[in-house]
Amino acid sequence: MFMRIDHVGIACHDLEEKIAFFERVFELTVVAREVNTEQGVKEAMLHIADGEGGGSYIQLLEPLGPDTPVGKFLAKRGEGVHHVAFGVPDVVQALEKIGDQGVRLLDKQPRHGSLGSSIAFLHPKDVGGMLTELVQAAERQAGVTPNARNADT
Ligand code: V0V
Ligand code: CO
Repeated sequence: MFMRIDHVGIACHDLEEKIAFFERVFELTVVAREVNTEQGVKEAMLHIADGEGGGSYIQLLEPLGPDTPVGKFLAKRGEGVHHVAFGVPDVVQALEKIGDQGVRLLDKQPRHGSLGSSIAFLHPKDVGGMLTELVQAAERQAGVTPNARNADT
């Protein structure tokens, strides 16, 4: 079901400061930034490696306010690992299978995630205390579409 670790999400107070740290110390590069109002975060993806069906990243998360998942987490626990996200080939299918095992689904349907992905969360209390995210990466149109078009003509 899991193809790779897509990302590890890290909650922080100051996104720019943490980006600078990860770039300097670990020589990582930011490949995407997004404000996701539905999830209540301003986030950045730092690329680590490419894997089957998508890459793997560190995701830095700054809350948009105190009454958001990451805002509440920071108030309760302080900065640190907020969630682990696993790459799946089909997030709808994975949700159905995992739900059938009695794990509470925080999202019954996939939502919009970083880099055009479809994401869904599982309740941390049902996964050994780990907030778990499922990620279906966006189709890599840049690589696929032009070749497919050439093949047609
Ligand atoms: C809360 N708990 C956690 C946790 N957050 N445990 C592990 N890791 C976390 N991140 C524990 C908490 O300590 C409580 O345990 C219990 O779960 C219930 O927490 P709560 O504080 O009462 O409830 P809330 O209102 O804070 O809700 C927690 C959940 C919420 C997990 C339900 O944060 C949620 O729905 N998260 C999913 C969405 C999300 O996190 N979005 C931001 C990332 P005790 O104290 O009762 O033992 S967005 C993202 O990753 C994107 C966009 C992307 O990847 O593309
Ligand atoms: Co995430």
